[in-house]
Amino acid sequence: MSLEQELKEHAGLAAIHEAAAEIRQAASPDELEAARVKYLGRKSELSQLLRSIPQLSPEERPVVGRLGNRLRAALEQAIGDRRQELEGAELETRLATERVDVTLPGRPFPRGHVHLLTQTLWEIEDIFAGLGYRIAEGPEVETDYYNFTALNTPEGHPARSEHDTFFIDGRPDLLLRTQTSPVQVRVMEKQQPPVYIISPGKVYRRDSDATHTPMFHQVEGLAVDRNVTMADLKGTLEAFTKAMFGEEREIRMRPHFFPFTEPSVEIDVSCMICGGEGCRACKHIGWLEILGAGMVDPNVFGFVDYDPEEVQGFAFGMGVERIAMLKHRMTDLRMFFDNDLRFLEQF
Ligand code: 2NL
Repeated sequence: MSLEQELKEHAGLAAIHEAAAEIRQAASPDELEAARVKYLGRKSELSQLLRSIPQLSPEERPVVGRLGNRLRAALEQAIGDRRQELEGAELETRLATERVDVTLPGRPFPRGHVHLLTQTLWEIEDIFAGLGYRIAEGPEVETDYYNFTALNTPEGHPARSEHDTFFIDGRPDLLLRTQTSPVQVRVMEKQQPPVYIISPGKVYRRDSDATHTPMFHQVEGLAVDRNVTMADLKGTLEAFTKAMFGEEREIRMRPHFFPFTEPSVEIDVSCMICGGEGCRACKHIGWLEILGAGMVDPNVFGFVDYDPEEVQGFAFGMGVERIAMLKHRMTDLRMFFDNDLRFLEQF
């Protein structure tokens, strides 16, 4: 029997069958790696055999070398095949267990919405935008000049007292604005007539009871142009009232006083609950007060260098909380600020 045959029969074949079986049966990449180390690693019989070649006789060397290399190639092939099988199986399991049905509807999650006050503010803004007004914004911390002086409210006026107004500590000239009119004064300083603006935003007054919160929201409006009259004021605010509360609403004006307008009026809307007949909501009067307004006092124009002989203007101011309460028949102002979802989700 040739050496080659002997090797095949004894060392080679028996061992290669054992190794091939172990490689085929490896159930995981770890088991396969263990088999590779065992049969192809540095300490394996095969490596030792190949390392011993230099000590063999010249006629033995090529035979052992050829056979050894062939064995190694066969084992490497078997390991590679098994590795592919294992990876394929792993992929199959992952595909089976991690399957996602992308056609299923998503999990619903609670969706919020803007606060009723913001909705009301946006509605008011929309109506005036439709009438050609632009929106002006400004600081909530104001100087006493813009909040009072330029609005014809001189030093010593009761509105300027610490009883009514929040002042900034140590700064008698700085305060939280009590109205958004200072924004309009700032616009008039920068811009020549015609001016058609509204100024929405937060205002602050030292008031806190069932019908007053220290912060509330206001929308003021200002129209300055040539030949502006009280009829324009009335027509504009009637258009606003009908758009906000319904085309069947009517308005009326009652004489009033504001430092920054002359003449001044308060405007009522016919009660949307009883239609003007008289009910509890309107205290049996048939009318509900919704805003204050008037013709801009010439003194205010003096502060911004407009010539009252050339231009006239009307101005108005409304409380957003009050408008929202009337529109949605609310009875308690505090609902706006309690953040109770049972209330908020109704709008
Ligand atoms: C109310 C009444 C009002 C104004 C605000 C105003 C602004 C300028 C000039 C003149 Cl720049 N007037 N604003 C005028 C009349 C009434 O608000 O009851 N607000 C809640």
